[in-house]
Amino acid sequence: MLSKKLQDTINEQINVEMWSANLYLSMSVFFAKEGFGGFAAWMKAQSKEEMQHAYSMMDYVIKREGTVTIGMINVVPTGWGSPLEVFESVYKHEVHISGLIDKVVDVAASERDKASQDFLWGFVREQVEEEATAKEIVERIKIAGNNGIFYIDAQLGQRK
Ligand code: OFO
Repeated sequence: MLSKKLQDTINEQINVEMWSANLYLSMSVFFAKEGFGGFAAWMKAQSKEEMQHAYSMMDYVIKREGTVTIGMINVVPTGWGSPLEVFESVYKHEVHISGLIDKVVDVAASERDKASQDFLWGFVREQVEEEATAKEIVERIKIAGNNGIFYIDAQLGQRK
């Protein structure tokens, strides 16, 4: 069974994951309106992935006899500048999330909950991938410049 402290911490993280899903959805509609269909599709896929993280945490809390609380999701930004600025924001956001996940692991450790630490390490590893992916896209957009931006858009649109 989860401690109350860890349960509350995971619930906060569930809220953050849902906020992230909305952030990427907002970026997706922004790109769609700007004529970048590939970036829009990539962001929608990312949004779905964030919801999967939230679902996975919810399932875990329930499995450990805890209580899931679906709280209010704060409003997300709706406007950005260039594709480069958007993906720089994605990278920054993922670095921020990595820090938050680390703190959830710290709570699990302080509560001496081994199973939760094991569960949460999966998210720690995933953050490494998410940061690296965002960074790589930032670099590719920089290299592509204005002339190559639609090539990158088409490439990212292939994401399943
Ligand atoms: Fe949920 O992994 Fe990104 O934020």
